[in-house]
Amino acid sequence: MRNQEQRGAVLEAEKAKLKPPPLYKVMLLNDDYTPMDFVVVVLQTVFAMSREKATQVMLQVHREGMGVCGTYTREVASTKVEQVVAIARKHQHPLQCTMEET
Ligand code: TYC
Repeated sequence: MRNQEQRGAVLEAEKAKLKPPPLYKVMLLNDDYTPMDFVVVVLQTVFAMSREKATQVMLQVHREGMGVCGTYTREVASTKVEQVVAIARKHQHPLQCTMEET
């Protein structure tokens, strides 16, 4: 038989298990140098967007300064930010990508 303390611990563990994880928006920032075609390919590759969707998001970033590429759990969001920055630096483009809790 469980005592009061044990029941409390079980309830707490169950509550922790049921709580959805925090989500993070991954955002792309505009700059004056990264080619538009390159940004479209990055969005298709890292965020699995169609060419049409990637073009829409790229143009939104270009016109408004920033755009959301997707919303993910922390580890997935952070991996995507790293992938974008790595591919951009490899091609010597200043493209910036960040994440923010929703
Ligand atoms: N502004 C860039 C250009 O005119 C294109 C661009 C779009 C750059 C989106 C970055 O996240 C970006 N070549």
